[in-house]
Amino acid sequence: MRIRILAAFALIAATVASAEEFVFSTPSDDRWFYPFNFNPGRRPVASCFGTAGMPGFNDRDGTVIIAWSTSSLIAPGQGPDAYDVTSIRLTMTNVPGAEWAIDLTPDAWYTFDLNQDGFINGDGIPRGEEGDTDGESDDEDPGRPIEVFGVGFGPVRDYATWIETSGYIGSDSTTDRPRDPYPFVYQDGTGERLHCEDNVKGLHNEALGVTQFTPAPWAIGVPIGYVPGEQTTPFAIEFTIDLSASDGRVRRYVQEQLDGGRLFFYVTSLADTTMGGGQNEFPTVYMKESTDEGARPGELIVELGGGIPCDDVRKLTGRCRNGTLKSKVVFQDESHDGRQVTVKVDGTPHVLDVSGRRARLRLRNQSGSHEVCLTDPDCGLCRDVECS
Ligand SMILES: [Ca+2]
Ligand SMILES: [Ca+2]
Ligand SMILES: [Ca+2]
Ligand SMILES: [Ca+2]
Repeated sequence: MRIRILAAFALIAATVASAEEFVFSTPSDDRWFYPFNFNPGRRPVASCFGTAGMPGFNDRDGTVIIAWSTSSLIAPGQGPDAYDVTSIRLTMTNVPGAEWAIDLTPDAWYTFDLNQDGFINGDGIPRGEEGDTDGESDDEDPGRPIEVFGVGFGPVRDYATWIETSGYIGSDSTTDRPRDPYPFVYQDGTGERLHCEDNVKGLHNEALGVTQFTPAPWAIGVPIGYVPGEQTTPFAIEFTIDLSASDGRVRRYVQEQLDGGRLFFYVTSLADTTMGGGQNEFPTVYMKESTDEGARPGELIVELGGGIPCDDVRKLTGRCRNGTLKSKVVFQDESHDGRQVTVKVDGTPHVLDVSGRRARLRLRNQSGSHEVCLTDPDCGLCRDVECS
C-alpha cells in the first residue's frame, strides 16, 4: 500500500514538473482597429499598416486587437503568481497574394517620412549628419516588421468590459488622438506604459518625458513559408512573446491577464502604404469571422509549468556574516527574471523572486549550522552554512 501511494505521489510530482501546453484556436475577440472600419468586430480580415508621420492619423493606423478567453482551460482568479508562464506564442494567418517584404527587426522612428514630403530621406543623408535637412534616414532593410505590443486601456475603455464591437477611439483623419485601447511598452526604469500608436510623431507620452522613440516590441512576426509576390495560399505568421522583456514586466502582464481570464495583444505594423495600393502591400490577416478557404483565426498557445531547467542554474551560494545568512541562486542569464524559486533553510521554504540573473535570500539573527537547499527547481543543490 505504501509503495502504491508513493508511486501515485511520484506521478503527480512528475505531472507538475513537466510543462503543459494550452491551445486556444479561436479568439474571443478580434478586431481591425482602424477608424474607417464599417463592420467593427465582424470584418473577416484586418490589415496592419502605418501612416507614420501623417497628422490626423495614428502612425500605427491599421491595427489588430486580439484577445483569447483563457478561463475554459486555465482557471482564472488564482492570483497572478500562480501562473508559471514559460512561453506564449501567437499565430496569425495572412491572406493569399501577399507582396510585402519580410523584415524581422524594428525600424528606427526616423526611417519614416517625418516631414511628409512623400519621400523617406529625400536628401539622401542620414539623420544628424552634415547636410541632413529632413531628419530622416534610409530604411536600410526593406519592409517593416509586424510587431506585437501590450494592450493598454483608458481613459474610457477597460480590460473587463472591452469587446470586439466596442466603438473606435483614436485619430480620425482630422485630429490627433490617442487610441483606446492603445498599444504600449513599459518604460525602462519607471515601468510606466508608453503609448506606441504615434511613436514616430512622438505623441501621448509627454507626461513621461518621451516624444519620438523606437519601441522594442514584445514579439516580431515571423512568416512561415512565405514567398513575397508568389504567394498563392494563406500562410502563418508566428510570434513568440519575449517574457523576459522589461525586467519581467511582460511576463507579469501575462500572469495578470491569465488571472483575469482574457489575454490581449496588439498586432501592428508601420508598413508603408502607397496611393491606390491594395491589401497585399502589407500584412492582412484573417479574423475569426472569415469563412474563406484556408482561413484560420488567430491562435494562442500558452505553456505553463515545467519549472526552471537545472541547466539554467549556474550555482547556489551560501554564507553567514555577523549572524546574517545570505544565499543566492545565480542563473546563466536573465531569461528567468520575474519568476520564482524556492530555497529551503533547514527545511523551511522561502519563495524568492528572480531579479535579473539572481534570486537572493537574507536571514538575520542566525547562529549555528544550517543547511540551505534549492528545492524548486530541484537540482540537488545544497550548501552547509556556519553562523557563529
Ligand atoms: Ca472579430
Ligand atoms: Ca521625407
Ligand atoms: Ca536625411
Ligand atoms: Ca525595414
